[in-house]
Amino acid sequence: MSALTQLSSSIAQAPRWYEHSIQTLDTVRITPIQGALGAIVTGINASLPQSAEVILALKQALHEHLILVFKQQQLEDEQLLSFASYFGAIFKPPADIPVLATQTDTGLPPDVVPVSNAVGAGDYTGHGELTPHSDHHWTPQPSSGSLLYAIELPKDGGATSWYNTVQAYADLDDDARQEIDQLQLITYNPFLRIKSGGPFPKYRFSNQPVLGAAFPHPLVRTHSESGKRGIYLDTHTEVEVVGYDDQRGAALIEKLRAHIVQPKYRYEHQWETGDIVYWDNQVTLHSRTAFPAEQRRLLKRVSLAGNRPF
Ligand SMILES: O=C(O)CCC(=O)C(=O)O
Ligand SMILES: [Fe+2]
Repeated sequence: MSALTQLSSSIAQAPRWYEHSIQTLDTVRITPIQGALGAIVTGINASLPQSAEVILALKQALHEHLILVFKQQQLEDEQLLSFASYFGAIFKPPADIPVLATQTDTGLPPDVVPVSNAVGAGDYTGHGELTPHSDHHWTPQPSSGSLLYAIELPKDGGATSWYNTVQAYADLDDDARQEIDQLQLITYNPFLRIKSGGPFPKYRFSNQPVLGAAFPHPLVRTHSESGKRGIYLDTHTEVEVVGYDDQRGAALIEKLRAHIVQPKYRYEHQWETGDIVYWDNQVTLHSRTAFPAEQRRLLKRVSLAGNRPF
């Protein structure tokens, strides 16, 4: 028999209903965060087998609040993976499309990606600022959501913010909404830019070379389950509006980017060890502030598979 994948063995080894108590809804509290988005979830042990009512309540809460912050968890990689897999399949990009933590032998990232400056060869994200983005936006089927679990945190900096792109879309005036409703956007793969040594333009003008395969997605994305509509646009990754001339496209994108990053659409999370944040990649962006290189920060991420955006 061939060796099990990390995902299969995590689920195979997960606690059984007949051996352990099951997490029921009685103790779970979901408290909305005042402001742009998010809810805090307490009274849940993510390492237990979860009841159907808990998973359904969490899915419902995610659709409503767009990010969920679980407090005081203590998980091995396998437990994080088996908890995440209640919400969907694990994200696997095509092997010819590089993403964060793509391995040279398989062309795929591991199921559990260290987001860290502290684990040596796996320090994929360093200690610098990360600009607002949605995970795997440049792939044909970007990730629907990601879970990030905090293990070690720096004393200073390294806060992560999420942006509510549904509210940002709703607040546009009628003309602006009408202009963008039918547009398609190409987001170019930043990992190919990194490989080529830059530069890192924010918009591709027609006299600039195209790097890698281009997958146009709607600029206004409809959430596959809630039906909510949001502006699907990273703030710094290179993009191109399909069928628009350079000046008009670049001006439109600059205006939308300035609109989305307004503080009224943002929640900044100050991490505590044991937090898991589960966010929706369809209708939020996220960013991270820098932190000192000499301070350790280790989180683990699992990204869930997604549909072709519509
Ligand atoms: O380091 C962080 O806080 C966020 C990193 C990130 O963008 C991600 O895990 O997708
Ligand atoms: Fe990310």
